[in-house]
Amino acid sequence: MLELMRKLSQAVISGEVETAAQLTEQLLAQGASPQEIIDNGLMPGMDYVGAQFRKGEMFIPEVLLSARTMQTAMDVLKPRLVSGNVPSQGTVVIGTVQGDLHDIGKNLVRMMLEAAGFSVIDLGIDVPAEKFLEAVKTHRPHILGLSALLTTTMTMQKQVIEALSAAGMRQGVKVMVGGAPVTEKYAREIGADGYGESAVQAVAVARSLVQVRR
Ligand code: B1M
Repeated sequence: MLELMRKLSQAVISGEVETAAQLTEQLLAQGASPQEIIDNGLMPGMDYVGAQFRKGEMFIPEVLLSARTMQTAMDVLKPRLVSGNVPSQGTVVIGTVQGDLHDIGKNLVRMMLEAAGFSVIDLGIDVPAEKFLEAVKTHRPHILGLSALLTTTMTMQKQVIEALSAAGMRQGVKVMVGGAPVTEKYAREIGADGYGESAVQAVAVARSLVQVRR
């Protein structure tokens, strides 16, 4: 199993979409859980890509191909993650903030929330504050989830929270923030109700926020 995990990481790094899908199927068939496949196969590959990108040894087209490879493998995992017969835990509106196009982590959070029984409305990427507010008005979610992957866009999380307050809507919804540059401390500073370091933690935080609201 370890060898297959290593090959899966390598497939993400080299952007071999088909191979990654096949390896994911193989790992599931051998009894690996979706979470093990994400943690030990997909994420190490993506972390390596991130490090090479930072060093200027991988470029955007390659990173995009790796991202597509990871997304394809996650699509294979999705039916195992999303179980249809969990009673609804609450509603979450989620999106990646304005100016930010990263969505792999947000998609993973969405899938895990769905798997845990939350109804999730996904607004996609590059979502302006007004669109978040509109969705909160329309769907009246328990939680608003804001994802940001860039130090330049994490400030948009603060702006969305401020816009909610200015519109008199802050009391009606819990705000959860996350994304690689975001920290617990930052979440507290901007007045968020919760911070998820990972998709798994996001589910735990969402559960506790819904409890608080009930
Ligand atoms: Co981008 N990028 N990127 N990129 N990219 C980063 C984030 C970067 C760290 C790479 C680097 O320099 N090492 C860097 C940011 C530096 C910074 O701001 N400090 C960076 C940069 C600079 C850029 C561009 C500016 C590059 C350029 O154009 N010069 C550009 C910006 C575009 C834009 O958004 N406007 C850019 C573009 C891209 C691609 C389009 C090529 C592609 C995105 C494709 C896509 O998402 N569809 C991309 C990618 C893939 C990355 C890296 C390599 C991988 C991100 C990822 O998907 N990780 C990334 C380096 C890295 O993070 N290692 C990088 C896997 C994912 C599962 O993890 O997203 O962290 P993550 O999500 C986690 C947690 O953070 C958490 O749970 C998830 C699962 O555990 N989480 C939440 C996320 N959202 C949450 C929300 C929650 C709770 C938890 O509650 C609501």
